[in-house]
Amino acid sequence: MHRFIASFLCLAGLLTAQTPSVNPTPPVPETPAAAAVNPTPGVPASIAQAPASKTPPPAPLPTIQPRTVKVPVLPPLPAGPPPNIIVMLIDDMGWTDLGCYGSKYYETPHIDQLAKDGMRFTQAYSACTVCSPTRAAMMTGKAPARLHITDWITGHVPSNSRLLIPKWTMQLPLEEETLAERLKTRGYGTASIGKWHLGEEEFYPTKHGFDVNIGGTSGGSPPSYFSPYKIATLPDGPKDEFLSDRLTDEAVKFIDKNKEKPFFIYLPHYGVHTPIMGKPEVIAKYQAKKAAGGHSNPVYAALVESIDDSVGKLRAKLNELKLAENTIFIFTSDNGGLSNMVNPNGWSRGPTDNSPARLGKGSAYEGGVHIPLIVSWPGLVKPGSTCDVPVITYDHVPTLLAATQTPLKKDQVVDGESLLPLLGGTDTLAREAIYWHYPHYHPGSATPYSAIREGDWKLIHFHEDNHVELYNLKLDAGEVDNRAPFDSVRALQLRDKLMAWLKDTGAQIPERNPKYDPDKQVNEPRKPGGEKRKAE
Ligand SMILES: [Ca+2]
Repeated sequence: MHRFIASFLCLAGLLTAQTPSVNPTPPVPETPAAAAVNPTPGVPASIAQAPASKTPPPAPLPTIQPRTVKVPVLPPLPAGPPPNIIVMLIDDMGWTDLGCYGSKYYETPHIDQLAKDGMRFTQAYSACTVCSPTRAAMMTGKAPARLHITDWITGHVPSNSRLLIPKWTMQLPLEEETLAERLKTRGYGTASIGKWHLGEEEFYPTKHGFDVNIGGTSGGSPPSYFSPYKIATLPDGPKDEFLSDRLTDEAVKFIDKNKEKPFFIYLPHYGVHTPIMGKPEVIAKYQAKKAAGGHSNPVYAALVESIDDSVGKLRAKLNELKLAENTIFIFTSDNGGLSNMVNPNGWSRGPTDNSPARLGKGSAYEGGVHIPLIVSWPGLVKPGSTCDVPVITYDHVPTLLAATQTPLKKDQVVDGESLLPLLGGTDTLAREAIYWHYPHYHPGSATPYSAIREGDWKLIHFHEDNHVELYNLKLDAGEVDNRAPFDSVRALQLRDKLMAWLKDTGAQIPERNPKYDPDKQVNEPRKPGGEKRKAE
């Protein structure tokens, strides 16, 4: 790979110095490989086209700074029986949608208290900018790129796009070993309560290691938040019962039934996904409240509050049964907040706002993947702590397996890394980078892209024209200052790593669309195979 990069540097006229301490190189063009005709989308043109026989001798890549070898410190685990686990995965919750993440409008006292009692991650990411891929990563510890579950199910295929999107996998294959299946080997009672969205009935939670499935289907949003719900796996409750409350009550019941043995409750609330609905009296409270920042939608605020109520009720139950001390409680989201959508008439505003992050769900930028993550485990995690190390959804499986001392199945592959060193109070993980791959189009503005974050830097590679953008997130949380033209060495190194990762995971790369017509509307979504679209 290095010789190809060296070849590219020569071709681009960039290899003018071996030492980058003072960077005399001219800027990389905004679209470094776009000028060449590239028959292999996803692979830089110079790499794809360099003939081996004419390749110059290998030259070492310049280094930016010497790396310090980091050794993560594993904390001693609390003594006693295996911990109970509650994973609350909120749908479409933006990273500023909570009081403890800065919202001055939404009221989330119970979640704020969870942060006070545990660790709040400031640089947490979803595995994808949309939902099903993140859910698959949460279940398997694998990156969506490796699973080929890279878009929401059933997704959409644009009618006239530059690139043909790959045929991605639209269910969680039964061969995949899930967190629930692993925990079953340790005697855990397991429940999936809420949105599943990982395939039709033959791929439901009960086929993936869960003892019970309450409310999970192939669908991605509820027809209504008020009973009757019209969800096949959830008997309707009394008229006007609210869905977040009902799922919480089901989880409370499961705790009561399983209090004598370790339990794993996966609670992927349907909230706060569309249709945005809330209880009238709660909406009225927010209608009387002044908007703050980009947060101003009283109905969305009421839906957020229903999630906060859920956290409060579950924690009260754990306290009542004296189970709180030995329970790992994870609160997080499956993608960024719904802030902006592109439609035929231009942009429309979503129910929330992710500022200072750029854009939101379905975009390549921070708003699409920057999410809240709070982990409470009184036996291990220091109350009120924060962690600034970048972490991602596929870390939860290795973390929870390590926390419960559950070995991986033979030959099981995971892409994540255990967060126990961070939860134990150190700030070090062994890995250097985290990655995303979304070879799809989305009204949230995404075109096919892949991305890498290493330290404070994020590089996004856009497959349509192979241009890259580079941001320093510490200095530029809003991703407005693309440094790729000015920091070409770093951009090339990160792109090299990203390409190697895509190859390693067997990522599906979109191909050129020979029928693309630049004079036609680019991205008119249509229904794949005439199927009824399901909410993402
Ligand atoms: Ca979602």
